[in-house]
Amino acid sequence: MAARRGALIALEGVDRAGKSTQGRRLVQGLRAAGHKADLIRFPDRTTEIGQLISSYLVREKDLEDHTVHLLFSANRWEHVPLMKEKLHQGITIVVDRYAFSGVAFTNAKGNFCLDWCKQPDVGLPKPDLILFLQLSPEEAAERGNYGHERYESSSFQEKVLQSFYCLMEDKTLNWKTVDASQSIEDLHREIKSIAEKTMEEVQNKPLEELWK
Ligand code: ADP
Ligand code: 2DT
Ligand code: MG
Repeated sequence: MAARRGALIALEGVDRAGKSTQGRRLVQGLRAAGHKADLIRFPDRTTEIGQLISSYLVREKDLEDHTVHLLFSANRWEHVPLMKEKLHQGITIVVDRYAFSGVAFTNAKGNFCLDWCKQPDVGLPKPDLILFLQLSPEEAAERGNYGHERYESSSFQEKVLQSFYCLMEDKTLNWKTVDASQSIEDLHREIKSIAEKTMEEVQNKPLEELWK
C-alpha cells in the first residue's frame, strides 16, 4: 500500500479574521501532537515573483490588473512541485490564503468574471479542507484599523466577501466555516480538531486537482 499522504488545508477569510495567527498556531499544534506539518503563506513575498507582488501591494509599483492576477497565481504554481513532494512524504501543508483569495480579490475589482479569475489556478493541488474564518466587519474593526496596503478598505473587503460566498457555493470543495470571533485558543482547538479529522480521512486518498 502506498505511504500515507499529508493533507492540504487552506485558511481563508476576511481581513483580520485571524488566518495568519491560526495558520502559525495550527502548524505548531499539529507538530506538538506528533504530526509532520508545514506552513506556506500566499502571497509568498520572498520569491522574485513575490517581491513584485509585494511592491504592488505596498503601492511602490503599479501593475496592470490581469498581470497581477497572473503573478499571484504564478506565485502559487512555483510552490507546487515542493508542495506535492511534501504531501506525498506525509507532511500536512497549511496554506494561509490560496487560490480562493486570488479569485475573490480580482473578482471584487468588478470587471473580471469568476470563471476568468479561476482559470490560471485550475489544476493546482486541491485543498482537502478550506476553513473559512468568519468575522463580522464590526468585530474585525475592533482588531485595529486597516493598514496602507492596496485592497485595505471596508468597501473593497465587502465585495471580496461576496465573491468568497459565491466560491463557497461550489459543493465539490470541502468548505467549513468557523466562528472567528472566539478566543485564539478556542478557535485553535476547533480548527485543530477539524484538521486532524480531515488528515485521517484523506491519508489514503489521492491528491486531487483544483477546479478540474
Ligand atoms: P489575518 O491574517 O486574517 O488578517 P491576523 O491573524 O493577522 O489576521 O490577526 C489580525 C489581528 O487580530 C492581530 O492583531 C491578531 O493578534 C488579532 N487576533 C487574531 N485572532 C484573534 C482572536 N481570535 N481574537 C482576538 N484577536 C485576534
Ligand atoms: P496578506 O499578506 O496580509 O495576506 O495580504 N491577494 C492574495 C490577492 O489579491 N490575490 C491572491 O492570490 C492572494 C493570495 C489579499 C495579501 C493581500 O493580497 C491579496 C491581501
Ligand atoms: Mg494574514
